[in-house]
Amino acid sequence: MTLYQPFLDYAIDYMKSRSQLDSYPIPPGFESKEAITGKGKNQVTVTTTSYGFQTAKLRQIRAAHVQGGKALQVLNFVIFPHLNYDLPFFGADLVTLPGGHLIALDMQPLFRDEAKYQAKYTEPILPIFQSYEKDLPWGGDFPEEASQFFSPAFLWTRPSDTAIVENQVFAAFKDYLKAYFDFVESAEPVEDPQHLEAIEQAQLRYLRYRAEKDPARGMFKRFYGEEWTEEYIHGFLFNLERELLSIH
Ligand code: DBV
Repeated sequence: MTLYQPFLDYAIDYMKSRSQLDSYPIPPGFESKEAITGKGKNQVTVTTTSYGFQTAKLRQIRAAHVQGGKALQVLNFVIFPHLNYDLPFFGADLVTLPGGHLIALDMQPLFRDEAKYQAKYTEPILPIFQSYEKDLPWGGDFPEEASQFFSPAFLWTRPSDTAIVENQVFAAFKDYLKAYFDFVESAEPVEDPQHLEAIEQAQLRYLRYRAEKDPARGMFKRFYGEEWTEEYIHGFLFNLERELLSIH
């Protein structure tokens, strides 16, 4: 069992308990990928496994799980709602590297600075955020340009102790996921054309940023090469533009 497997198992079971969960296609060749890295005694196999689901309201629920021994564990899990809902993204970036753990957990807003949007999608989760602030303090250094994509309830922390990840981070992950599915349950489709256009633009802005600045790009290129990596990023992890092209 690896550090983030319980998070993934929990999320899948929980989502099934809340929604009719259908599978979302993973492009051939990207379901699971292995590479051997390191030299001599330090050789490890790094396996990246992909998961994809969808529901009536959620266009793509996808996870990338990287397992490369104790010093390399990553679970990147993002939910992209359909474009006719004003729902935020659910975003979890759970990263363990030789330097330690790095945890990002948030419901990333479409319209960060709109009071109405904040009242609807951020204020209800602030009490959850605050309940973890003591155990999961602010993680420091953070790319300034990314801040526009995070909510005021952004949990960003670098626990030095693995037990914190297994306990408090896992608990926070469960609370955020529950709160997210509460939002999903009450979400009503948007019909106003101007609002729909604004949602599409906000989703594209977010997606382009994430695809362009993906902090895992360097790691994936080292393990699996440039071609595989770019196709994984644009064809699966952040695929909205491709999907829009195939519809229009
Ligand atoms: N991050 C991803 C995907 C990953 C992934 C798809 C499948 O978006 C992993 C893998 N994140 C990953 C790795 C690192 C980070 C770091 C491997 C470590 C990179 C390294 O140190 O070499 C949140 N993730 C980070 C960082 C942030 C995030 C802020 C630190 C990066 C830095 O210091 O430059 N989540 C990430 C992010 C957004 C988000 C930037 C933006 C909206 O939602």
